[in-house]
Amino acid sequence: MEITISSSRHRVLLIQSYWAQPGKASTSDPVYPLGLVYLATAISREHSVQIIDLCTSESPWQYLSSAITDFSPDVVGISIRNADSFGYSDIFADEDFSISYCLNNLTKTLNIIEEAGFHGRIIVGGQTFSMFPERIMEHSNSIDFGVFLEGENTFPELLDNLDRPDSVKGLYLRKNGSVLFTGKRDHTNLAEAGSPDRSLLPADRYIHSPAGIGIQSKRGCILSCSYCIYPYLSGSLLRLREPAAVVDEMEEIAREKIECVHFVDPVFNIPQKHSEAVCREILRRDVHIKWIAWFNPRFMNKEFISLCEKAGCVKFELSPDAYGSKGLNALNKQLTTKEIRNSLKLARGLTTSTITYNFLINHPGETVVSFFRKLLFCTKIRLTLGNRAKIELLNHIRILPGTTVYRTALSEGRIKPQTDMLPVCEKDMKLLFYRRSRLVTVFYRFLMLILKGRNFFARSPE
Ligand code: B12
Ligand code: SF4
Repeated sequence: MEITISSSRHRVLLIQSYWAQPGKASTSDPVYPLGLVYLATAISREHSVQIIDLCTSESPWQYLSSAITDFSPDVVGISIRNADSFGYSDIFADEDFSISYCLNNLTKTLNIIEEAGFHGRIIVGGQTFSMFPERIMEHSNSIDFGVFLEGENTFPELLDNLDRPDSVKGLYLRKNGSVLFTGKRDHTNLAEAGSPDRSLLPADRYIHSPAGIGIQSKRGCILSCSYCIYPYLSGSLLRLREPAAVVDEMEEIAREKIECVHFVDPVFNIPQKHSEAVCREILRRDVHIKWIAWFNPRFMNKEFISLCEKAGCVKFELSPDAYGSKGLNALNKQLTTKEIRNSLKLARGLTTSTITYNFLINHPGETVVSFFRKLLFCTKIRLTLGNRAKIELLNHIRILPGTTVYRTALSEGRIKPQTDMLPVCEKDMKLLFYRRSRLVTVFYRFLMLILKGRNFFARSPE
């Protein structure tokens, strides 16, 4: 399954953390660990590397143990992507969900690695690590180093300097019993990083889900929605890949007989010209691959939608999140209700694709009136587009440190500075989901109760 590159200095096992098994309640299908493949690409010339994804195995702990024994690495890299496995819609449902907490899984992972006889260095990274670096470093002394934010430069440099890590920027390490940070470093230059070498991890375990295989045309986001951690993780300046390089990668993926890819860009059509250039390049080269992406309704028009469809877009994902100016302003969406309504008019013209609307519930700025206006608009989407639309109306905001919503929640007394933002029990976890109004919660629960059987909002076009 995994391909090992022979020879060289370190034997590096890269592990996508166990999160939750596919098919279990409140979890989604595993996604191709693109970040790890970028990392593996950055080190594969110098070191032997193998990638395993614990989310793809029925017996993740056995899988991990065997990989340590069989590959015998001297460095292990663990990617901690997701903080927890609550679907943000499920959190207030009275059902028995199988919950997976990042710290519990990490403890188990570290124990298994140790039990399998590993004595080398353990390095962690990934989005959840970068959101909670000190918390995770302090969680276990078995972790030697933590790579903050992007790893394409820090990780290879660290492998070259394992005995003098202080010289490596972007690193959490231990010194005299304390955790130290070596200081921020510049973001990855995407042209220098090149395309991820996908031969390092075959995609076959991910292709059954349309969103399973990711591809990236840019990093960074110029918007600053109040709940969002993306600009913190990937920067608020855009780093665009050359459209030709993106389409080279799509061509390569298409050759592997993969039918669909998901752009992992925060917003595909910002800047619109770049997304148009990607579409035109796909058409110029006649690449046949379906794709899904997130779009901003402000930068959509008839011609653009048609161009995307011709270039293979099968699903337009929209996240207006709020409906009504109060909510949109409170979330700093930089969108108007008119633009959201206009997107529905445009969506009537979809021919070969579907559209998904993501809305949040009970967010800052939400009132009972806005809640019902949102419901009415969702009903209109359903009546206008039928099964061509999917409506995700159920998501609560998971409060994340470093966001405006975190500061709002603090000032409103919903959380305290000492609140554990990476808890390991359901009671503490529930506090971390923003709920502005009790009345909306009551209406929401009632609504879910009566609509559950009918699956009116969540009906999927797939
Ligand atoms: C695209 C995306 C999706 C797509 C994925 C499509 C696909 N095929 O990949 C979809 C919509 C399916 C999705 C689903 C979910 N997602 Co999502 N997603 C993203 C997004 C926008 C980009 C991820 C990505 O591919 N980045 C590109 C790669 C190249 O970067 P990277 O993974 O960060 O890796 C770099 C560094 O982190 C680092 N690194 C990573 N691992 C390691 C390991 C080591 C050892 C080292 C040294 C470094 C290192 O180096 C890498 C290269 O620079 C992020 C936001 C973000 N900025 O990351 C959210 C994000 C990762 N998702 C998140 C969440 C919560 C989810 C879901 C759990 C939502 C849900 N409730 O269902 C699911 C989980 C899916 C799964 N099975 O894991 C959270 C995770 C943190 C958290 N809050 O828990 C994020 C951060 C967004 C958020 N809301 O906070 N997601
Ligand atoms: S929600 Fe999307 S558009 Fe808003 S800041 Fe985050 S990534 Fe950017």
